[in-house]
Amino acid sequence: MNGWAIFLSPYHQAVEELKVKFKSLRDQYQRSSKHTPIEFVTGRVKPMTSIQEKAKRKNIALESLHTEMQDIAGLRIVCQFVTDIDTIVDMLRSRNDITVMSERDYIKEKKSSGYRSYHMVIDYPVHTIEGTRHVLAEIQIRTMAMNFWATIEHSLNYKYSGEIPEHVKRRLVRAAEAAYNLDEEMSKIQDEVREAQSIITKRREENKGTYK
Ligand code: 0O2
Ligand code: 0O2
Repeated sequence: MNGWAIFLSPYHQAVEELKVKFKSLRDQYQRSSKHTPIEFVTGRVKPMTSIQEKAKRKNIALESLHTEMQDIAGLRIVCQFVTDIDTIVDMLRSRNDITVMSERDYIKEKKSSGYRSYHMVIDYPVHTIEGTRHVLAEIQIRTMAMNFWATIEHSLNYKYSGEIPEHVKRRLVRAAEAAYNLDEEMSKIQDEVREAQSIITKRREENKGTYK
């Protein structure tokens, strides 16, 4: 293995382990009659070129990456409703396999781009043949509406190399407001939606193996 592969190896392990743990929570909720606050979970290790570019932009020395760059390992938990985010945040704070290092609430205080999400930086111990290695990971918790907006904005940023034209930026800010309003509207009917979902889950269990 080359230097980067060795450096990134515990981050890959952390992402894989945390994905399994969070997906297992979702599966447990789905098997119970409770509403699941987790719609889906994704994870990634930042590619080497993005790490180098961010290190340059933020003036981070390569020797300090493990403490200064907190999103080399990234997990994303996507929920249906804004209230699900609080449930997940409380659940993560109470786990004893992770230590929450910092939290940023970009939902109460959205970014000027329109970006909304709840970010948590955690310390996660990875067990390797050389002993325990502690790595930092960033967990982004957001609703599907927030995720839709962020995914689109991210691709536009990529297309325009971070220099999105003003008229597109203005539209994105308006789209972020529309996503916010969608979350608000859905919150108002969430009890109805949850009840409908629980009926569907029960029916599916009864009719397992059929396309009914
Ligand atoms: P399941 O059991 O259907 O959730 P992976 O390595 O595949 O586990 P990775 O590489 O981190 O995960 O991310 P990927 O492949 O982009 O997506 C992870 C999971 O999230 C996949 O399911 C996707 O189907 C699911 N996903 C991604 N986007 C959406 C979305 O917009 N809506 C919903 N409902 N799910 C989405 P799994 O884990 O393969 O299987
Ligand atoms: P990736 O892997 O491409 O998503 P920053 O100063 O914003 O570079 P910082 O201070 O380290 O980063 O952390 P911050 O702002 O809490 O969160 C960084 C990550 O949040 C970003 O990762 C994005 O995933 C997401 N994010 C933050 N702001 C925005 C935004 O305006 N639009 C979108 N789409 N995503 C955002 P990276 O570094 O971009 O990497």
